[in-house]
Amino acid sequence: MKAPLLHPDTRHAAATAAARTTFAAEVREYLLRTPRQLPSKYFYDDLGSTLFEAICRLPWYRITRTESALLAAHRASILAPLRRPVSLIELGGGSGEKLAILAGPPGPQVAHVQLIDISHAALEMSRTRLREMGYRSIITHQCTYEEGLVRAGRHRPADGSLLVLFLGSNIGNFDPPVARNLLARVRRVLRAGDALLLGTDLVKPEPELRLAYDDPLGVTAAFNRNLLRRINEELDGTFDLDGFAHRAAWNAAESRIEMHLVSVRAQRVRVGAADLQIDFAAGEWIWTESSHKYAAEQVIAEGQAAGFGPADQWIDERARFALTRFSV
Ligand code: AVJ
Repeated sequence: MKAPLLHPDTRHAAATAAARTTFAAEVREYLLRTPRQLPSKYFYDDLGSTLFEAICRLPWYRITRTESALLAAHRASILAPLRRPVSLIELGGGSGEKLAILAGPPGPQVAHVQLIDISHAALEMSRTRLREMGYRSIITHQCTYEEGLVRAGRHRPADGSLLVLFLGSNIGNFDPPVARNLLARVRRVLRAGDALLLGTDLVKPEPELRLAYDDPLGVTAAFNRNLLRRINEELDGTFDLDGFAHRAAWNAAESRIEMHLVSVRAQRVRVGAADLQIDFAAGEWIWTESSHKYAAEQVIAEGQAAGFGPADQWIDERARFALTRFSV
């Protein structure tokens, strides 16, 4: 089939319009649920991605630093069983800092990289870093994990092995059944000799968890509220940013931190592009994110339930974080 002759700007505008329509439809659907919700994937516009990068540098949020240290310390063992050259696929990698630690300079070890992220800003940060390191074979997919995995599978090099990176406890955003389904999708694009490297935050004392998600500098609060700013800007919303307070709550029964935005008073909000008008009661909240925390053995069990083979694990006991490599 012949591709339609569209100017690249026209194509980009069409993609942007489609993304806005989906955003509007999901905002409508999730805000009308009980309790009211918003999908956490929408945090990551350009400002949101930058705020998340700042969170990663907060002393109270240890996931990123701990994982980087584990990757640096165990790089050789993690890559050891994989046939060369190794092709990396990173899901939701953000700035690509950790990918760079694992990949090292391009060469016989790692030659080809594919990045899957919903954030344009994140993809560009990561791509720039890899280019500066000398990588020439970089493919980016700005889309959801599901779609990106299918696309990335089509670009797989003929030789060597694939290592999928799903780091930063990004999997923690998904409810257990959805997480398992996502792992099974990863498994389906892999072949014998390939592997998955999964980073997961582990259960730890509640005060530590609270500080990590409600930091004294208010960066996480800004990250959370930015979602409302984004809705105002992109979907003609009327959220009063001062009218919603950030809250991080530990849900012990579900083993997850939940982030909420609590309406500080009774107020009416409209979202023009989503054809919505909502009356919030004082104290009513929007549930914007879940971050599930795991037991180390549970991570292995989840991967194996999704069809993966033997697992190796590297754990930081102080910060309670695990890297798990699953073989296929
Ligand atoms: C990027 C989803 C792993 O859940 O810890 C950080 C996002 N939210 N602070 C996490 C986040 C609040 C983060 N993940």
